[in-house]
Amino acid sequence: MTSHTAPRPALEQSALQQAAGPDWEVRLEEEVDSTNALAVSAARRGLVVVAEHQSAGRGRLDRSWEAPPRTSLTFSATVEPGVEPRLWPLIPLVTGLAVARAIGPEARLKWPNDVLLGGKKACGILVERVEATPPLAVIGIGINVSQAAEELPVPEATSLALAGIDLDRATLLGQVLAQLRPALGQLAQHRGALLDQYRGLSATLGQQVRVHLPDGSTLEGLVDDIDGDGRLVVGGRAVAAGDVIHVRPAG
Ligand code: BT5
Repeated sequence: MTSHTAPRPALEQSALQQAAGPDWEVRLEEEVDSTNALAVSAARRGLVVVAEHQSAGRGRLDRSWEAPPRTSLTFSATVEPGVEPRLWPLIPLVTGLAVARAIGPEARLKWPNDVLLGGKKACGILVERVEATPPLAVIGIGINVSQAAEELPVPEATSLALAGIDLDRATLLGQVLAQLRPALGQLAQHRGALLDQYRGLSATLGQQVRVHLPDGSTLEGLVDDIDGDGRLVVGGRAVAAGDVIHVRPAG
């Protein structure tokens, strides 16, 4: 096991704002329950809530997201997707693609929305909808940056540092936001090209998987595709939501 030794500089509001650029309004918090919760209640387009620590970080399905203070880039960006409701399930996928591009060529995507390094989870994404007019999407992103192995909550997790990637958190925020905006813009007009890019970075496509479906059942088979609606196609059956376990690589 590695032990943490590198310094962990605190985030600075001005550096984050500069990295994000004028299209975004960055708000830095030392500690919040969840950046998503704060962003949902603020319901303001263009707001980016960043926190050094979350006391109750949210995962999907009431699960939690855990990271020691200063080790991660945890933030929520509020956007107006401007796409019809049936395309909303693609937002987490597109966000994963943006994060993977921001991290670098080693990053892969696990359906629906995890970003992997070396087969382990380095980033989780949680998109929540705010019923405003027009509706807003709060895009919550947690990226493990400097955690040592013993600071990660589960063995399937990793961090940029453990994968040998050295990116400071302000730069990373700037890179993710710079990728996110055009990727979301492509959703309406160039969905096919966007999905091809997603498939190109997918670690799930072609894998033998076990999917735990929301109704409690499981489905096992080979992943044939991620379809035009962002659904996972396993043995000819398309599923819109679920938790995927990569059983073993195809072939
Ligand atoms: C996710 O859920 O992966 C979505 C996580 C979203 C977190 C961000 S942080 C900023 C924003 N504000 C929030 O409150 N949330 C968002 P899910 O696919 O359900 O995965 C959750 C599971 O990942 C947990 O049950 C753990 O097994 C695992 N996990 C928890 N913390 C982790 C971490 N730091 N790194 C890797 N895996 C983790």
